[in-house]
Amino acid sequence: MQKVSVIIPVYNTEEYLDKSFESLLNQTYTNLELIVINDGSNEATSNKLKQFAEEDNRIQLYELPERKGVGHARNYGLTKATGKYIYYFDSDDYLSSNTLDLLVTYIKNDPVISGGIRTTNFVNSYAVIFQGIQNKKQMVENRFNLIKRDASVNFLFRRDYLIDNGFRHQEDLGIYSDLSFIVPIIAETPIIYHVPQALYFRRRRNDPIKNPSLSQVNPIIKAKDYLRMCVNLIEMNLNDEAKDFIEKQLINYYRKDIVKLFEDEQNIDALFEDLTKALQKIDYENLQKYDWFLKRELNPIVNENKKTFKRRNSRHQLLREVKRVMTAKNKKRRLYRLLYSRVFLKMPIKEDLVFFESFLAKSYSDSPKAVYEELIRTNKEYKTVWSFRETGKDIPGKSAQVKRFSLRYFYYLARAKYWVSNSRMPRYLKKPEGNIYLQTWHGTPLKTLVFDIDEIYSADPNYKANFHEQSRRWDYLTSPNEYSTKIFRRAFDYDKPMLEYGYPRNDVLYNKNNEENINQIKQKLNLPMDKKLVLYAPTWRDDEFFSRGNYKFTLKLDLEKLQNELGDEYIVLLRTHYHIANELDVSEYEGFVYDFSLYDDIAELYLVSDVLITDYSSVFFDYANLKRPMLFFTYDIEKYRDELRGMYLDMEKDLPGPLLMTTKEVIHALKNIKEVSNEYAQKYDEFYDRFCKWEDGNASEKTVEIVFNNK
Ligand code: C2G
Repeated sequence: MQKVSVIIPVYNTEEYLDKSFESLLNQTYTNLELIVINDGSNEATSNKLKQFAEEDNRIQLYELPERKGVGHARNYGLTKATGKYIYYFDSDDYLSSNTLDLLVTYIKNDPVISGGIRTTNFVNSYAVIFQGIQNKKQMVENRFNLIKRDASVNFLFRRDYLIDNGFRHQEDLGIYSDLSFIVPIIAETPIIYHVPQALYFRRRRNDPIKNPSLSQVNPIIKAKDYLRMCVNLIEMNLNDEAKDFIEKQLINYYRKDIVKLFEDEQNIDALFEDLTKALQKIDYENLQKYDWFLKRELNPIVNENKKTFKRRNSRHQLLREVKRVMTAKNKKRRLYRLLYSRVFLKMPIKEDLVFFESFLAKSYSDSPKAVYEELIRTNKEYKTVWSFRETGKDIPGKSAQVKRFSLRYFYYLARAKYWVSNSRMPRYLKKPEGNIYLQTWHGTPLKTLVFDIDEIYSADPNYKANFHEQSRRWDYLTSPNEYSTKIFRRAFDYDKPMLEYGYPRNDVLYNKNNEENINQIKQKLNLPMDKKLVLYAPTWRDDEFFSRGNYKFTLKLDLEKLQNELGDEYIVLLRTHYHIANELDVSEYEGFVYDFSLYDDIAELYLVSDVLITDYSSVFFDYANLKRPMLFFTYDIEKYRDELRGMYLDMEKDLPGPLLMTTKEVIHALKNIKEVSNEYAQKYDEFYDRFCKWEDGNASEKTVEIVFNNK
């Protein structure tokens, strides 16, 4: 059994080290030395590495006094290695348990062998292990294809081959040092076998803002690094195959990444010289093989004519956008987006126009509704627009209504001085110049938010990056309590004004909490007057979805049992979360269960109900303003808390009501609701004090004063 030296540069990857080292130390191939180069990491990472090194004598830890970069660390590691084979590994990634085994089995006496690569968002896929490994070594047609653009890990090398030929990582490259290393090797090695089953998992980091991987750094720095890498490789004068490969890579990089960067003209100034330098390295004749459109851009770059280039770039960018419209699935919307950025945004902003949206235009509700009603009461001079999925709603005032994503929607958005919304607006909607955006958000957080979340299990792996971009546009954020302020500041990375007056949406819980108003609402909703009302309002689950934004809810509350036991005394108002796409069929419980899932405003349901059942939804923070009893039907708390999200509160300790796991327990609690309330009275007071203290029925007024009246 020949020794494999695994070379691992580490820079601040503390939270990933457990998984990555576990996957290395548990390899079925055991004759390993792990050469760990601590490249000036922070204390937490450094301590963890020391601990690993103490626990397994196959680990050799080398501390670099200051950060020298991944290229240097890898080269340094090579000088310390003693194994027959060398394997480079990045400290946030992981392997299948038999990856090294397969590579060693097949490399025999070849100088290099390659394995498969997968990119993953979740460590769960670590479970993938391939059985039946015979005859799985493949010959590849073009061995340069083994390089997946910016992924050149997962090769096993014979150490003497690297040393004798002097193959090294280029140290002045921050990001692409591995390409500078692997391209010359492939050029020099006529046959390289590939073992697709020997898997290397590259972790796609979910937090490019607060915890970026190397490839997630500033795109200009990244592009400069790439261009420099290409120049250096071309200057090495490798064989024709390699030259051809580098040239194609460079042109592709231009076409995909640089063109995108040049949508912003400032980036041209930042990159033009580097680009000229790189493209001048390509034979002029070779450049002429590309299509006319591309040539028109490349020629002025090579000829150092920035002015001409800028002119053409701007024209071509427009043509590209038009092409995107023509080829888009939803052509209309694409066209409107184009008009938004190219036409409407160029028009002056309307000082008296206010745009409203609530819960992604699904309803007339929540704090935007409260702010709107206060605004039209006190400031008649404003013109208002509401965005809805279905227009034609019966709402007070003279507001225009636009269908979300219609032409008018984009037009009004671009021209409105004010945006008021309780959730995020699409990322591509650039903020109009002079626009003031009031973000009311939609709940005191229980589940961890954005930058407080570790792993993202929902349908959108780019959640953190998108969120960050979208929230940069907010100018005011409403906060319901001090607890939320603290969390919002950190988890949203928000440092602009916070409106700390309670939630506008909760004003009605103070102003309409009287018999007359409550009876009025009951009549409007066609509810019986002689029964007590239970509101069941659960939240959504990140891991149960049909597609992005469309989540699935399975009812775990046994309505039949509930009806049998409580039907004489109670009725149930069922209210699923607005993310839930499936309608629950409750027709067989007519007269007992009323489905208000599509009803606009949950605040009215709070007002008419006598008791709330929820789970991990922020509804309970609002409901507590009414000081009425609450029960928590938390049948999946372990999965929800420990796997999906993580929570800010200890539900067992902090909640003002019992956690119930079965319908039977729910029935028991409802039957004894007085005793339950008494039992939780003190906790309820504490809870109210912590989360509801700021609420006094005047939040909308104070918000309007600040945002619209500049007070
Ligand atoms: N909501 C509702 N009906 C439900 C659940 C929620 O109308 N069955 C509304 C409530 O106004 C609630 C809001 O949607 O406050 C947010 O719902 P949550 O269940 O708390 O979930 P989420 O949308 O993920 O937001 O900081 C708050 C969190 O981000 C929660």
